[in-house]
Amino acid sequence: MNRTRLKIIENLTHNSDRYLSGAYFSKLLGISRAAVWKHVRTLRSKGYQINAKPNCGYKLESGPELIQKELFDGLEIYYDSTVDSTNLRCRALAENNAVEYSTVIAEKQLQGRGRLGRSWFSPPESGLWFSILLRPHNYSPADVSAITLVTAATTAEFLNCCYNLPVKVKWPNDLLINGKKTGGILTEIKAEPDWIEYLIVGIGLNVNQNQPDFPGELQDQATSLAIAGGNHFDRTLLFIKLRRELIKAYQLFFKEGFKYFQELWKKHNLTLGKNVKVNWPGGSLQGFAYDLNQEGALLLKDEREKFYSINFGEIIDEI
Ligand code: BT5
Repeated sequence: MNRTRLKIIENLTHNSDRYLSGAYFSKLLGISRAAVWKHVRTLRSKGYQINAKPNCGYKLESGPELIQKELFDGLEIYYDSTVDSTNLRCRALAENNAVEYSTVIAEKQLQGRGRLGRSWFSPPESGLWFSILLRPHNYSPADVSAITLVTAATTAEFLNCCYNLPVKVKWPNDLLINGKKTGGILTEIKAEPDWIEYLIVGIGLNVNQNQPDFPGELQDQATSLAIAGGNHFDRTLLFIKLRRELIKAYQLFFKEGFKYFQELWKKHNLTLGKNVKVNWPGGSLQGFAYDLNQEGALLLKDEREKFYSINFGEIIDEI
């Protein structure tokens, strides 16, 4: 893409909540306001919906259908149209000394992965499938089990606040709207018992699917932001903004710990106050989920009034 137009789109994307004036662009780019307007017209012809308002300037409403990799320049974001799994690709980058927060995003995954070997449905032109590399220092694997909760709570807060979408979190890695899954998180780690080499947080978010786009087995359990919100989303814009929020959240988490996210998670959670059944490799437990502690462990009480703190596992039933 022409460098000037790229700069215009970058600025509009990063300030998508407000208007930027023609004078602002004219000064920034060293061109006349008429030339700015010409570039805006060209961008519109390429699928960018840019609002022009007298005395205010320009505001980006939405972008083209496909992910716009041109907007990732200088952001350590690696784009591929098709990958096996963004987590696997991110792991390969990590092994090649990629820097922290390097992110892999793909239009389509051929082997999108869920937890415990399950698969994640990742068709093109509809969702966000991406993975972020983290390299926490001075942390042990036990300290970071809450990273999935930080990711879930931050994503829910972002989608609630910026897009008015009623996204909820289900311990530990599900994002739900109206009881149906709209996203999932797969956190993977390379570590020694007391030292982490890297973490990869993979996020799958159904964005623009319509209900018939999901395969039969997901019909009753999956939804998308578009189904819930009744509108179409610019995925590139959504991704850039969400990634920015997540990086801020990880920085805070690694500095201050999970306690800063405990209340945020509780604000969006669907798990507490219910009788649940939790499964983990080699065991399971039924009980009342009465709280989440400062480390992100789920606190359960069984029918004999015995208390448990669960760090890993998944809720398979709400009883
Ligand atoms: C998850 O696993 O929810 C984690 C999903 C993480 C996906 C991202 S995409 C980017 C990155 N790269 C990867 O390869 N993975 C990550 P789990 O809790 O195990 O849920 C998996 C289950 O969710 C499946 O067994 C299906 O029942 C259901 N499922 C699969 N695809 C779905 C979709 N697109 N939307 C809603 N539900 C889905």
